[in-house]
Amino acid sequence: LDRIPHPPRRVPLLGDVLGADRRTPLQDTLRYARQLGPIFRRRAFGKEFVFVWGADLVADMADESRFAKHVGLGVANLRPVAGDGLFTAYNHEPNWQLAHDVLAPGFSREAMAGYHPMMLSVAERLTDSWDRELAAGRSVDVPGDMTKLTLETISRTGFGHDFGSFERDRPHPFVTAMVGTLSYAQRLNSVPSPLAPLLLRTATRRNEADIAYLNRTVDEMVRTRREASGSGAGDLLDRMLDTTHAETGERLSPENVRRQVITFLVAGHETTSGSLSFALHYLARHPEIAARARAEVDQVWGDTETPGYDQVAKLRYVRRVLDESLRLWPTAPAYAREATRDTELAGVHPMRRGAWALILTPMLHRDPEVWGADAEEFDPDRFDAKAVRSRAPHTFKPFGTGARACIGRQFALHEATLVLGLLLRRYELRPDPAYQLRVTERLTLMPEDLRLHLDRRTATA
Ligand code: MNH
Repeated sequence: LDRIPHPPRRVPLLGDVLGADRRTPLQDTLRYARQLGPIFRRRAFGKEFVFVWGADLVADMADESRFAKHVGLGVANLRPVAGDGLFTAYNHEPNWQLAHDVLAPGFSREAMAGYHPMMLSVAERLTDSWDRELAAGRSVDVPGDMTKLTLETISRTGFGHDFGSFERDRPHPFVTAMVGTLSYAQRLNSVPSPLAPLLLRTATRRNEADIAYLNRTVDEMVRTRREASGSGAGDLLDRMLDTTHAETGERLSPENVRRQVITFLVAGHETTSGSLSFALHYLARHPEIAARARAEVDQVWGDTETPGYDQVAKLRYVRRVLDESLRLWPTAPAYAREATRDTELAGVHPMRRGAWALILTPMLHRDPEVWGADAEEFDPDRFDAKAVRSRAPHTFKPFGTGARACIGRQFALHEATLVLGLLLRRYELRPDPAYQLRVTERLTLMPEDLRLHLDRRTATA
């Protein structure tokens, strides 16, 4: 540990938290990362946290025979909400493997093709709503609208549930409660845990109310489905309720179903919404990139009213725009790995079994040694096939790694590519010239106060 650098000024008890803004813990840590290099530690409240972002170190920690997911910090703080649901389960909890096996077919290629028509119909709600804003001469609230879109997409495709997001002026209470629990989980990291009940008394009470609201909403969804029995046409909720494990014959318990539904509703929309928002920000800022992406959409889709599943998969350049946005702003910006036996990290840093570190994806994704001197620039061509082949493995990790990597990856990429395609085909995006990208944090990342002006496309449309 002595060989791992740390910030110079260390205050007893508080450690290195002075000067840190509790609303932007990740961006503060990125500042330290730039000063301290590819592996460093910070101390807070008598605990030592190790951060890793050097490409060789991250690649070594991707070795599943020596490392595994660590459920800690922000993820562990979500246990009261998501329990042993897929995202927050400990590796040793039997419900992880059971739910993984039961739900994995819900994310196959065939399953995605099945969700496609519903994804398209939700996306049309978005363009209807943007058409109205445009006609009224108003700019659009990008993160707000992307959140409506992604929440409706996961709730309708996965659970047959309509939150009515596009018919509301304010976010659905489900979203408010969810953002509440995510922000609370993040805040718990910024106070010494024994003092949390005292320091965060009001917030803790609000958080309990938020969790109760999420539980009630989900219980109601499950009850409706049970009464309608079998009407979900094999969606995620049907799988959770009806499927038995192919080998063991087990099925998910009612309590675990509740945890999974909350997990999928939250994990299934918050990060996708952020990724779409960042992508739209960059497209508006780079008209030449938007024009190239738009030309691809025109060429691949022609004048088909309703693009099919395969026509989305063919949008290679649009997909690169998304990858490049996820490179600069991976919306789930860190994941934790622990040693599963005594080992040496990259042959240099001894680690005991159970020792863990946080991988800082935004720094890994901006390492000039991997991405070049222009690593801070937005350039989708970094993801053309040749460039990807020439990069070392494990240098692009927006979806985590190994057995516990994101199960929803293809779902998110298909949904986001479809939506970007539809929006590019329909609108020109104009940024507010005074806007400077600011990023808000609630475990996940989101551009703050991002509004764009729309113009209906004239030429070729
Ligand atoms: Mn998702 C795990 C990022 C979209 C459901 N997701 C992860 C992890 C990352 C991640 C990183 C690994 C976390 C860790 O190691 O602790 N996820 C994303 C991003 C997007 C995303 C950046 C969108 C862009 N995720 C989705 C969608 C769904 C989903 C969409 C569901 C429909 N993710 C999950 C679940 C897990 C997960 C469930 C936990 C998987 C497991 O541990 O088995």
